[in-house]
Amino acid sequence: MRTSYRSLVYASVTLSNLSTNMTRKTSLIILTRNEIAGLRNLISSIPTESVSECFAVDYQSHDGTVELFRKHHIRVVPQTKPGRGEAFRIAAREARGDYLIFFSPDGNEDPRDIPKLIQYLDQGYDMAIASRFMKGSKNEEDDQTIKLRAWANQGFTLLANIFFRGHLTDSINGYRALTRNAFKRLHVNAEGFAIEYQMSIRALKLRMKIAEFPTRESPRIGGASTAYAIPTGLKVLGIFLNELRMGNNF
Ligand SMILES: Nc1nc2c(ncn2[C@@H]2O[C@H](COP(=O)(O)OP(=O)(O)OP(=O)(O)O)[C@@H](O)[C@H]2O)c(=O)[nH]1
Ligand SMILES: [Mg+2]
Repeated sequence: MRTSYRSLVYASVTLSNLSTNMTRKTSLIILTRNEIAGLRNLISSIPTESVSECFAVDYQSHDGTVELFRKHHIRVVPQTKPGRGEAFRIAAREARGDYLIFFSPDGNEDPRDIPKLIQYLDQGYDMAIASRFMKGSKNEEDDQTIKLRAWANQGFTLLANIFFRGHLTDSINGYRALTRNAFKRLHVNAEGFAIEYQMSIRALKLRMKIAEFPTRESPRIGGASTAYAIPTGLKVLGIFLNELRMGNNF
């Protein structure tokens, strides 16, 4: 009797998860700024058929990126002010889904991680991050002796964990997904490459449920990065100090 009651509860929990998952809508957002080489390589691996909608937010690409999206029937939302911060906010305004999944096709990110990001949100997490710095991960600098970018990233994550009580391994990676509701609650206003760090810190402040899983970062396929080390580092540091100062008033 007791066992069957338990299995009934289990069945109803499973069913309610299932019905939530079946009704939730997923928006896959591709972020680009002159990313033709990577995009050409990856476009057919992006699982557009397993999401509710897929669109690109593009900052003034002039290398054929936009034309390639159109050829593959992927809607392009043009961005007039530069920076990933701006791109994330445009994406959230445009998206119709309950989940926002951000993917950058420069070669660093493996499209096979997209279903994993969705899975964590299905399990009730507010945000899921593909981590380059946990057991089973690989980051671009793993084979180098001097790992300046990795150390800087890990240093900023350590600061976030100490000051905002977290257990994150990669607070900066842009390869992530979050619920639309979580995104709204974060009120992120950071510019450029500091946006992800601000999202992570604010999610910690609000005690959101954050999942991380190991990812394997590959080298950039072509083109050029616009994340220049020193200005990006300074911007991220500025965000840390600002978040420290403002507490939960955002
Ligand atoms: N929509 C949009 N996308 C951007 C913008 N700036 C960069 N991106 C895209 O964001 C992704 C990451 O940019 P990168 O310059 O490679 O930055 P990163 O991956 O942090 O830096 P690396 O480690 O050097 O590769 C790429 O897909 C870019 O095309 C922007 O202003 N708007
Ligand atoms: Mg990159």
